[in-house]
Amino acid sequence: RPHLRVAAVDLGATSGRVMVGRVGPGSLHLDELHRFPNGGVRAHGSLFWDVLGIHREVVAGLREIAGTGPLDGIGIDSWAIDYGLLDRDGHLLGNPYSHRDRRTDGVAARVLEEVGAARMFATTGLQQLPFTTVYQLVAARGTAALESAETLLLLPDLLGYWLTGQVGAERTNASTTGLYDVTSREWAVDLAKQVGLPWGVLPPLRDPGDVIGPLLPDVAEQLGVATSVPVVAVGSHDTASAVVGIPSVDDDTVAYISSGTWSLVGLELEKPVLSEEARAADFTNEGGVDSTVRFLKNVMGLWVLSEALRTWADRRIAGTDLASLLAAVADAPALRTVVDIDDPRLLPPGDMPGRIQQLAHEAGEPIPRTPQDVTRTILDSLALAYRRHLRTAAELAGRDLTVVHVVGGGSQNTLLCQLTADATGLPVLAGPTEAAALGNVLVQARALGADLPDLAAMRALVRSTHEPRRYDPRPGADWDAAESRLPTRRAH
Ligand code: LFR
Repeated sequence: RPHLRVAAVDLGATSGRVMVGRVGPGSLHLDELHRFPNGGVRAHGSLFWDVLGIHREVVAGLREIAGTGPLDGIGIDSWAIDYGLLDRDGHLLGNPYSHRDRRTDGVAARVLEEVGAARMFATTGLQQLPFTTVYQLVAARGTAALESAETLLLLPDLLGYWLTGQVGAERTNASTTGLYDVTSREWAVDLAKQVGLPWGVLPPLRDPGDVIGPLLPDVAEQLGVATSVPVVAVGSHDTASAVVGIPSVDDDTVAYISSGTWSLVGLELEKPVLSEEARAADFTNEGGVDSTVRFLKNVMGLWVLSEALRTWADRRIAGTDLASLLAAVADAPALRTVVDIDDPRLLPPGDMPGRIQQLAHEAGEPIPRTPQDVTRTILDSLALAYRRHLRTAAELAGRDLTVVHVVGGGSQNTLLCQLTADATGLPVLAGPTEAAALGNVLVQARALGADLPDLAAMRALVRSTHEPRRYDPRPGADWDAAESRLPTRRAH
């Protein structure tokens, strides 16, 4: 087919989007047909996702797309790590937890003691994040849900299961669980056994581009389409799809910041970097589309700013909408206060300005008092973290960086893009905002027969249809000195 029309479901922690992508020779269009708010739901002392609500919105969005033209395929990507459990009848056992739930507090340290941090890294290649799937499951050991679970499904695979009835685990997302061997590209069954997990719940692995299945009759009826519409596995980890959607052309190193609720800062490589240095630097090797490796670091990201905005809105403080704050701080002096934006205390929801002030206080930095000062502290600190991690990534992978791509919602934050250029000393190419949805569309299109042989071809198409904005580094601020003001954090 020379022209394809596919639906890309791209789910983020704060909003979900159902978009229609149209792909033809030399053309790539994306339109958002349906957007809905998402967020954690607190109930009974825990933080959950409203996954049935998400499913309802996905179906509503797909119906809208099917109602306005032919539908050739459906692909789903979302944030990683979180999962649902099915019982032996194929029913969901309880609501999936949010990775920001506190039940994993202290779990990682215990598991690392049991297994050894070096062994864990050698197998999984992952950064230590307290909420990784393996730690959530260890926290759930002995619960009725885990004991009666038959199948574990990561969130995009759970939604795909509700559309098709097929179970499986798409590899880019499986690679984030801490239960996947980054070298053999199979489940790390020995590791799962060693930490006392029922490894039989891990479903068969599938690759991006595999067809998950046709629609269930009941779903096809809801959408008003034929059952034959295929649901296609894409890079179901949103970051994997976003990396496909980077408009890079001729750089042999693709350096990126996938900027959303989290900022994922790193490089695309052919092979994982499993050196002791990479472990000590606490880098991650996640699986990318076409067996690439996403060698990157999770940075706390725009979560910190959005949670601060939420705090000010709750307190009804005037002038604290995002646009006003960004305008107010654009010309403020850089680097007045910097904090370690990766401090794990910033992870849970709650009073973010207070925590930023506390970190500044502990580091002996000037304490940011106003919302404007807190905002600038957050942006400067993010840019400083980007600089540090990109330099470390380049060094560990033996690469030279010439440009940094910023994709995702955060690529619209012009001040942060400029500060990123300033901090890294590299030109920033910003956009597209919807890189994840574009990556989702492109992987589907290839699976359905479009002439997009490899990632280079997909990226060339993105570049020619979604021109990025360029930011050049400005001289002036002393980012080296700011770096040395940060507390050095303990390696694991
Ligand atoms: C980004 C992301 C990150 C992952 C975090 C939690 O949306 O998928 O890559 O570490 O969310 O799942």
